[in-house]
Amino acid sequence: MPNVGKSTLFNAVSNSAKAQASNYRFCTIEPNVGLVDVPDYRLDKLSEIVQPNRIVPTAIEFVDIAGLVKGAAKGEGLGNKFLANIREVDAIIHVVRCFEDENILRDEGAINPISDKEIIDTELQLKDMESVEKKISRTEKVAKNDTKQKAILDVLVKCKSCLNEGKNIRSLNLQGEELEAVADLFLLTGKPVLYVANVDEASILTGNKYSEALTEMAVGEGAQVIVMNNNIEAQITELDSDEDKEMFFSEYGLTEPGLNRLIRSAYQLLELITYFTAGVQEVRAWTIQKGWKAPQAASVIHTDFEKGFIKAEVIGYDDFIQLGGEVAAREKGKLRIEGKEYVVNDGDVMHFRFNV
Ligand SMILES: Nc1nc2c(ncn2[C@@H]2O[C@H](COP(=O)(O)OP(=O)(O)O)[C@@H](O)[C@H]2O)c(=O)[nH]1
Ligand SMILES: [Mg+2]
Repeated sequence: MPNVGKSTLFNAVSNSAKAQASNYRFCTIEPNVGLVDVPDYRLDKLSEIVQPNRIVPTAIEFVDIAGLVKGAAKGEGLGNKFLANIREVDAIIHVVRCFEDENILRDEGAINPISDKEIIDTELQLKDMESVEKKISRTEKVAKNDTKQKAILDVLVKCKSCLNEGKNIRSLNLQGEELEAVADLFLLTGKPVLYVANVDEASILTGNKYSEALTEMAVGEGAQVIVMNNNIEAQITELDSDEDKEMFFSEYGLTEPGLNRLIRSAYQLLELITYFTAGVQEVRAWTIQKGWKAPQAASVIHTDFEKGFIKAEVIGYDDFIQLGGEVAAREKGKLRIEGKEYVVNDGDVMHFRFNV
């Protein structure tokens, strides 16, 4: 919704990353799109041991989307354009207003996170309904004598009745072939979501009645809620030194900026994991999808690594840290040689051998 603190949050994310220039970066791709490094303490731990020339974190792209209003699906406001923006993302961070402030304009009357959330859901569902119905009428024509198309049609019909009940596609938890049947539609309500309850300053640690209501609803959907105050986050990022920042957020009883929690949660929401390469040149974090095997994981470094993959040398993160590095890990038999079928674990420290 408009005026809930989305841009404030986006600016906080971008400022904080810019400020931590030594380690974490931010780069603006477009005014409302930014690439943010993912804070990961494991990078620092690995670097203490390896003492590399540089440290390269992995990054996540954030997009600041203008607020939707009731009727957006019908093109109300700048509705369609923004809905198209949402279509392109992999996950949604839904910022919900849980603070009272008469000075911040609000058209929908008293603060009500549940109805706000439902208004947005409804707009997105209406848009999804359009996509689903279009594909149903296309598929019906060819499904009569084609079992594959018939199966796709079944999934579409299931999606339609889900939306008709006012539910989000993600509640169907589609997997495998079912998921593939609608993948081309980029359904908005099928995207993973997490909620930011933007609460007033006094409620940063405790939450308030609004964030509690939101949390109760989100738990029912298996979604996560992050309670934070976006204004404070933005103010923290404007402070120059780390000491000032720490003093500022610890005054509120926080042990770290809410942003770090948010970035990490967003990363988990996307079902991404990190593996590391740890050489003297650089210690680096690489992002892959959970479940990827070693050759595919290697491809994010270079496509040749996947094509010419021979094997991977793998040390678990904990072993690497406890034993104090690669040499000791090798001596203690904790360096494993893994082949093409190896499913990479979060935190694996990897070295690939490949043919060119
Ligand atoms: N009181 C209060 N105001 C906030 C908070 N977060 C954002 N605002 C204010 O709400 C207004 C709209 O914020 P903005 O981030 O532009 O909202 P957007 O429309 O969702 O992008 C600005 O004046 C912000 O300073 C908050 O946590 N508390
Ligand atoms: Mg905005």
